Amino acid sequence: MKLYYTPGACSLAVHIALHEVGAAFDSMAVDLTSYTTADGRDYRSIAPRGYVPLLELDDGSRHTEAAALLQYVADLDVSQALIGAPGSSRRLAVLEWLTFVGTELHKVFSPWLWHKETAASTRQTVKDKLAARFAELDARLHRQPFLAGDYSVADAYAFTIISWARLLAIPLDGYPHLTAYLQRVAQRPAVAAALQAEGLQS
Ligand SMILES: N[C@@H](CCC(=O)N[C@@H](CS)C(=O)NCC(=O)O)C(=O)O
Repeated sequence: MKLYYTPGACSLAVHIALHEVGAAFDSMAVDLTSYTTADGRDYRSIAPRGYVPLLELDDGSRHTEAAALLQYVADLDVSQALIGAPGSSRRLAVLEWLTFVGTELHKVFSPWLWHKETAASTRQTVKDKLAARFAELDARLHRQPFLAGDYSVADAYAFTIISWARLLAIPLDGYPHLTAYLQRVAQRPAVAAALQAEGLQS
């Protein structure tokens, strides 16, 4: 299995999940400014949309979409602790939060972060929407430690995306429970390992 990733991008969530389940995998960094892999290939010949993450399985098949890859990786662990058994309320809750992070956080942040030419008016709209979502998460994380109760792949995804706030100088001071949550997730050995592998933590 090989993960194509860009340091700190949404692919970090999959990187974390691979470490969480103890999977054997290779990784390949991608420069998203030139769409070139670390070994000099044109990334768009591998991933036509030009997006990370991409997971290449041992059978040679290539797969994308962070939420789908997170489900796949979580299922590699026979305990399914990071996602829950099919048909369980735990699994439904994790899928619910994966979808929330993908559609309400990732794709709200994403155009702004990766396309610096985004207009100031759009940035303000994005900020307002994110503020509402952060407030909702802050209230939830006041009541429970992780999004779906126990830690799950949805938390790896949320941690990755919400951490972009720092890159964009969006203060999280007004969300103490969300801030504590980010610290809680960061303390997990798998998260530290993925951050270190991406050169984001010494
Ligand atoms: N729908 C994809 C989107 C992935 C995505 O937005 N990836 C970003 C990095 S976080 C990217 O590769 N952007 C490159 C670009 O916009 O050209 C998913 O959920 O995995």
